[in-house]
Amino acid sequence: MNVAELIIQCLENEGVKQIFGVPGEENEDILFAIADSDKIEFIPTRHEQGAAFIANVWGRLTGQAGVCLATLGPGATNLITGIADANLDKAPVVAITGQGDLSRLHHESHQLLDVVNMFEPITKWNTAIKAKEVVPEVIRKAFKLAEMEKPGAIHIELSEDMAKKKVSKKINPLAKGIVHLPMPDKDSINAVYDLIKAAKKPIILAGNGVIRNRVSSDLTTLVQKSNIPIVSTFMGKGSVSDKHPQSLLSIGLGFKDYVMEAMEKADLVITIGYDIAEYSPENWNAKKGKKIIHIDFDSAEVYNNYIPQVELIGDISFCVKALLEKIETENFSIKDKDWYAPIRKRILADIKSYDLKSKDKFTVPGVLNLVREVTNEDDIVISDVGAHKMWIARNYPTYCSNGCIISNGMASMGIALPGGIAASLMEGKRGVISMMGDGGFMMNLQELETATRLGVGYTIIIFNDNDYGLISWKQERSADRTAGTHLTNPDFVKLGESFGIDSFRPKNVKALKEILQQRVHGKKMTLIEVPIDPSVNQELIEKLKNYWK
Ligand SMILES: Cc1ncc(C[n+]2csc(CCOP(=O)(O)OP(=O)(O)O)c2C)c(N)n1
Repeated sequence: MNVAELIIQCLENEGVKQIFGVPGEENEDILFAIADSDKIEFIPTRHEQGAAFIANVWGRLTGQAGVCLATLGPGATNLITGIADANLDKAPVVAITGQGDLSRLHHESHQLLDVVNMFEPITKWNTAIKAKEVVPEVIRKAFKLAEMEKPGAIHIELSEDMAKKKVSKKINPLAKGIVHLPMPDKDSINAVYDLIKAAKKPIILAGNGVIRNRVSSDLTTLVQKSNIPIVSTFMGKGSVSDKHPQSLLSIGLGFKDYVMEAMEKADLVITIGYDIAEYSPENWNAKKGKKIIHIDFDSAEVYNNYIPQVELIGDISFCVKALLEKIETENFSIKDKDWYAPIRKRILADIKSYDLKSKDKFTVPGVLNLVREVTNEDDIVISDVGAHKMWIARNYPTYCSNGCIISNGMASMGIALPGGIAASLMEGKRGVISMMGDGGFMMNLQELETATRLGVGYTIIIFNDNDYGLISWKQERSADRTAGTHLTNPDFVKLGESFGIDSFRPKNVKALKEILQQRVHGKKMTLIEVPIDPSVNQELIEKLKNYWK
């Protein structure tokens, strides 16, 4: 057995089923070892970024680290965006890169980059395998750290000569133990409860941690029993179903939306699993006066606008359960139950106002209403990054955990198309729709071939405005002009068809609805180009400006 084979044995032990990546000369031993494994399959992608994004979304959806592979130098640099995105979005990912022989690392050499140093700022842990005996420890540590709260990206470098080294068959993968996370004691729970009891208008701000830790069920009961309303960050969408009368949907736009009224009125914000990378507290605590309870795995970042009265650090599912028990024992619920109801009503009415009439031009929020109409509660929408993401976050009610995947820590364009592959590979029955702008589509469209080769089936919606729309939107807001944003595009329908994908450009609302109805649960690759009218973007700003006057 060689080191590469031992690594694959260790990956099998971690439950890895697929490794996504691009081969290189320096990682051939790993590829041969995968080919000889009956548990792990190598899935070649058309760009390392695609592989990293597939692993990233796989990690987010399953809680188990997605694995990607690249060669040294250019392969490793191509991985960077997807890996950094996983790290800032707290998605468990393990990336393995090849490297030249140890004998040539000390001088200038073909494709040689200091990859370990390069990955240092974008990973949770990062190492090179320098001795064959350490393989089981390195792989176990990689998966343990990648998957443990808060999850993130790990990078392991394997040089070509190390991969070939012979190892004793007596070296085995390490066993996995059960990790119990710390649980706050009764006094701390009581202290938090006392603060909640003293508040008149408490509100819960649920983040990505709630989704990662599958806390939705207990959180829903807590919300219900206490009458406390809830808002979620973009990555916390679905923490509590948006059908629930206490859900005020999502917060996170760079300008003041209706939901902000609830944050302004609230005298106590209870954050649960909230990652500051996602949405700065400056947005909702500009005056710094809010009382805050911080419930998370890590202590709160020191931040001018985020100074919690109490922090409950530990296993957030335990914290929510313990708080729920206390609330039930004390038979507690907030007295003023109606302060947030009109806000929810306004948010829902606003979403509804974008319903498309038969002759209307397509708009992103209008199309989202159609999508929501034809999708099941537990279907998966994956958003790319752009103006459409703002609309998806704001206007797409989400009814379950991981019902809407958004990258909002790193917020990198290009995630949605490859992300759809991950979701389709794992989620047998759930329909999967990846939505993106023309800009984001063109960043990773090469993975259409990966998707068709794999035989996965999901729906791609391209909102086409021939523009880097979000940037135009922002520029228009700040300077009433645009620069460097306008694009031209190929014929997306012909392009999709050239990959053997059924592709559509619906002419009207009825046609789009019919296509969605027929295709979303059809498990066949589908590409829909929707030419959109972006004027709703600026109109939203005006509408909100008038509202807040
Ligand atoms: C990789 C990457 N490059 C640049 C950006 C900055 N950026 C954010 S949104 C955006 C425009 C997105 O355009 P498009 O994909 O067409 O979507 P739209 O905004 O039109 O909905 C850009 C350039 C980014 N987030 N990620």
